[in-house]
Amino acid sequence: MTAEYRFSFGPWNIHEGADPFGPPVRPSVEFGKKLKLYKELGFDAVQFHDDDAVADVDSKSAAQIEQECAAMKQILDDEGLVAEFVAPRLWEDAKGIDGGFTANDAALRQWAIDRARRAIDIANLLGTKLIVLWLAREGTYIRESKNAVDAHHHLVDALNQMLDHDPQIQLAIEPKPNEPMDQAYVPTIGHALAISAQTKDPSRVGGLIETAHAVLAGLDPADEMAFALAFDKLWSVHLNDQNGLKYDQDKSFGAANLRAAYNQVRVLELANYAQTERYVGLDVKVMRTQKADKATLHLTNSREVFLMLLDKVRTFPKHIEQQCIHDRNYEALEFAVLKHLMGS
Ligand code: GLO
Ligand code: MG
Repeated sequence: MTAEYRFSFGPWNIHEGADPFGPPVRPSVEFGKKLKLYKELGFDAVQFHDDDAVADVDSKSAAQIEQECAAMKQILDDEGLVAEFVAPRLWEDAKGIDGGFTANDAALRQWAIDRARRAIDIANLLGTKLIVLWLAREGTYIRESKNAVDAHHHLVDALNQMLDHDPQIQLAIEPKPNEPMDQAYVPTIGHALAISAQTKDPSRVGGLIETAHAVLAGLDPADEMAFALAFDKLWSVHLNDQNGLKYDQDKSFGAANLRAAYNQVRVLELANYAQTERYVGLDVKVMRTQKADKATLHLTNSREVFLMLLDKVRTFPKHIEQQCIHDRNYEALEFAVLKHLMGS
C-alpha cells in the first residue's frame, strides 16, 4: 500500500498582493471564506498563526481564548479540516521589532515567551500538538546590536520554557537565513537541530524546511530535508520555489527549478514521509499580476506539480538507476533523469 500525501497551506497564502513597492491589488478574502476554499482546492489542513485563531491575542483572557478557539474548531470540524500547526506571529507585533526571544530587553523576551505559551494553548484548543517557530526577527540588522552568544542561550531558554508549558507539545523550527533581518540566528536546519540538542527535551524539537529558505542559504532543499529526515526531525515542509538569491519569492512549487522540486519529492518518498502522517505544506504567493478570481491557482498548481513529480519519482526506471550506479555512470543517470522528466 502506498501511503497518500495530505496537503496544507496557510491562509496568508491567499493574499491581496501588496508588496514593498505597491499597495494591495485584490480585495481581502474574509477568513471564513478562505477556510471554505480548502477542501475545494484539494487541501486537508490549515496552518495557523496564533492571531489567525484569536485576533489581538495579547489582550485576551484565558476564557476568551478558549471561547474563540472553540468557535474556530467548530468551523474546522464543519469543513472537515484540521489545524496542522500554530505559529506565534511575534514579528508583526511592535514589541517584537528587534526580535522577541533574542530581544535585548528582558521584559520583551518575557513577552515573547508568554505569547508563545498562548500559542501553545491555542494549538491544544484547535487540536494540534505542533508549534512552528519561524524565528523571523531573531537575528540582527547589524552585528554590533546584540550579543550573539547570549542570543543563542536566550533561544534555548525560550524553547525550554515552551517545552515546560506543555509536556506533549512539539516545536518545529523553520530556519531562514535572512529577511526580514540582514542575518538570522538560525539560518539552516543544521543550526535548528544543534539548538534542539541543547534543549531539555530534544525529542520534541524538530524542524520545518521551506524550499525558498534553503535556496536563500545557498543549500539544496532536498539535501536539507534529507538531513532532517535521517533523524526523524522533518515535521513539516513549506514547498515553494525561489529563483536565485533575491527577495523571498515563494513561487509555486517547481516553477523555478523543476529538477530540484523532483528531488524534494524523491527524498520525501525515500524516507516514507507520507507514512509519518505529517503534512505536505505549501508556503506560496500568487503573482501580484493575478486577477482576484484566479488568485488560488498557485495553490492548486503547486499541489498538482507535487503529484505529477510523485508519479515521476515512482515510475523512474529502477533498473537504469541501479545499472548506472553500479557502473558509476552518473552522466547516463543524469540523462535518464532529464529524459524521464521531459516525458520520453
Ligand atoms: C516567511 C515564512 C513564513 C512562515 C509562516 C509560519 O518567510 O516562510 O511564511 O512560514 O509565517 O510561521
Ligand atoms: Mg514558510
